[in-house]
Amino acid sequence: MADTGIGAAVRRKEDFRFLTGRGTYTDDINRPGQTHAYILRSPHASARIKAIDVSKAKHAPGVVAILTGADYAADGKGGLPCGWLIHNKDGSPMIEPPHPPLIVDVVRHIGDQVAVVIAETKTQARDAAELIGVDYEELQPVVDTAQALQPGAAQVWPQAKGNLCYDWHLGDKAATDAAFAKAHHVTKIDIVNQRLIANAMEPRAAIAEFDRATGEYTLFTTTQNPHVIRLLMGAFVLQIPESKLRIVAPDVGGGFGSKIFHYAEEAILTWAAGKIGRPIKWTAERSESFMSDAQGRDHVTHAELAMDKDGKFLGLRVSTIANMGAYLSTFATSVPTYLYGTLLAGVYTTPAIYCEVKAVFTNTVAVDAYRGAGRPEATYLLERLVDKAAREMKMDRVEIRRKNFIPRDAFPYQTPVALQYDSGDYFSTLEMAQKKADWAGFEKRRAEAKSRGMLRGIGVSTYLEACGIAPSAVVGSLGARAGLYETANVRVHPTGSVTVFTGSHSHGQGHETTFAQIVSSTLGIPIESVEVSHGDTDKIPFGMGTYGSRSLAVGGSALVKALDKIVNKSKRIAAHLMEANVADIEFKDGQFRVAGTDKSVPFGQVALTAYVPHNYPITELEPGLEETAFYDPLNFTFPGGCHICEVEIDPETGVTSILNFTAVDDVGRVINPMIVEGQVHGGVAQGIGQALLEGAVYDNATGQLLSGSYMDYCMPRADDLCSFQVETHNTMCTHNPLGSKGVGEVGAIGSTPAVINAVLDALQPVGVSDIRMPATPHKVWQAIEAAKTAKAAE
Ligand code: MCN
Repeated sequence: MADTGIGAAVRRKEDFRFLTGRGTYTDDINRPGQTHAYILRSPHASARIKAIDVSKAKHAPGVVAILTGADYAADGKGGLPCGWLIHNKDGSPMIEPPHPPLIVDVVRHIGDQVAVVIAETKTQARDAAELIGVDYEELQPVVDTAQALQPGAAQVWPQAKGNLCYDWHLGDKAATDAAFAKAHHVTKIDIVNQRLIANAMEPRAAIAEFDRATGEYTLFTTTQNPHVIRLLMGAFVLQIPESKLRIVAPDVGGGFGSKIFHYAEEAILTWAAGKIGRPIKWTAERSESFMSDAQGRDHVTHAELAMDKDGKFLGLRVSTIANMGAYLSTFATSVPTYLYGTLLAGVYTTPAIYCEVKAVFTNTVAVDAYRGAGRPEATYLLERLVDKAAREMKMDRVEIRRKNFIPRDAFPYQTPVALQYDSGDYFSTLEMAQKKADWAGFEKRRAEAKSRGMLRGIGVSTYLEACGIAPSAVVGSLGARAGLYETANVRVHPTGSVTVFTGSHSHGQGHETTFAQIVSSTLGIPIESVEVSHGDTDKIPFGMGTYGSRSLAVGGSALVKALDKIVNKSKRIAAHLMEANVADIEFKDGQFRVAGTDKSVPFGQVALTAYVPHNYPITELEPGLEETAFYDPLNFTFPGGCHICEVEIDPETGVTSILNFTAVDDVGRVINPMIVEGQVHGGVAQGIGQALLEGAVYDNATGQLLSGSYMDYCMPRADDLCSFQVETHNTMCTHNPLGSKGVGEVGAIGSTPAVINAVLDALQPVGVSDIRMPATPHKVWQAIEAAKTAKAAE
């Protein structure tokens, strides 16, 4: 049998259907009698709805129904809940404004949902929507993150005074102040981590239907999280018993976090399908995605690092304003707190850290998790600060890092910001990356570039992240309104093939392959004999979905537990078949053997016996071979590593070219090296996108989204990138049965600061020491020109 087990670079099982165009995405599904929905959205960032006139639209061709916020409210349906309660410094709860799927009174961002038109065709629905008259009274919006807290700023919610959602803190303030009091030098930095738009290739879509005969609702939707959507929508929003609500996430074309959340359209369609008694389909147009998908990042931060005379870090103070947008999306509140503040130790031994975060409301679409969620913001801040500290202390950038790294023998390592790291080796990942990137030869390359009039720079980022957020008891005590375990059900069929039902959801990560590899290794059966089923609440026992790079570490561990149960039961069946003692049964390569003898039975025979129990220990064991496990991890996993980027900048045009990018990551035990490499590639491309190209821009005066299409929002393309050098150096996770850490986000976390540190290294000789992301050619050119002017004025 070809090696298809753990560690093999198996080609993705799912690729045949994707590459041959046979994937089934939500928009590919059509239900008999289906209608189409068009969502009428607000053209204003802030406005009072004085009246909605649907009289003309109602009679437009093909219109089946037009429903507004008033209809929704009249049916007594609820708003979209926020899944994480944050407490203020003084212990009081955050402000949690209502989040109705259809707005009744005040629209609070461009794209807010005002009405839904349901018609026989999509075009008819859109045409009819144009006939709806909405009388708006325009109000002054506030959109800028830092300005939201300023006195006199427009108020998004009357109950959130000064637009403050919460004022949270973490760490020991007194100890941090004491560390600063004895500092030899303090490096200060102001950082903006700009707002990003996830831009998954497949836009969000949904089809809802209601079966009058059974009273059951079914929602096909582009989600990373089917059971959580069922829980939230069933229990809180529409009050439908979960037994009457089925959520199906078919093939999903990328999410990058933006499809974790429970969205208004899911609730609108499901509710409306019940009202009209026909299936309703909605697929976002790309411009709708720009203005209605939750966006990411958007932090404004001031930070200070205290050091002794040798550059040893003594203390870190961080003060961040985080933009929530107009409403609290499902996990929004946890991102700038427990996924950010807790990461501020990074890979360093900084003994005292204090972080405060003020979350603000603005008249913009909600901000929530986007690949990395909180951890890229913490990493970017730290790695920029460390580079700046090195410059100010006149120390080598690598040396200052090494001096402050958590030593190899210090694990488990307790940080001052709650997390306890189980394993890591930051020295080796740094050394390997330096070698691979030929760090030592860089100055020669810089000199050669200079001879051509080009500015060359190299940047490093030594990062750490936390994934598989857990355990449930801990996150519950921190405000999570859900558990963060995962489930797996392993069904062995009579002829020995296996179906795995997992609560994790694959939308590009390749679980159908990697989870099958785990089964193949454990049961000694070919990967072709394993099917992995996910995404349907009627098939899967329960699931907490995919985000925070948790699927392997948590979902994969649940699978290992379920497989253990299968093997244990199978051993008892095998012992019976071979008339041996169960303690003497060994299982290897798909064979159950009586230790020390040549007696054996294959796994397939045991499976058949379980279902055809003619010769079976029936008084001790039930027939059948199917097991379920729930796994609640003991801790996060902590991937880390080193990313090095080399760039060349043309000072005449400001164009930055990425010439080399090296990533050496620690992801624990690797199940599939090819998939791991692909995950890092994708993440690095997105991290480079943030550094150089991407940014959501709102007009400050009107709240209009200026970067509302690909004309103005620049995604990285192949010719913006170079060929990446990707490698792993792995230390095992000590608390999950696989030893694996997450990989899905590392690329997006480690890369961005490496790129900007490289850009600033290149610009150093011309006197530029700071730049805001995205470092577009225009911005770089302006910075160079400003530095020239400043120099001339000296
Ligand atoms: N893997 C492995 N060995 C490891 C770690 C992971 O072989 N040591 C494999 C896993 O089995 C899985 C893949 O790598 O097939 C990613 O695993 P994991 O790190 O557990 O991440 P998740 O599967 O939970 O995916 C979530 C993560 C996140 S949070 C974002 S955002 C993201 C990402 O994955 N969104 C993606 N990668 C994406 N890739 C695609 N194509 N599309 C997205 O939307």
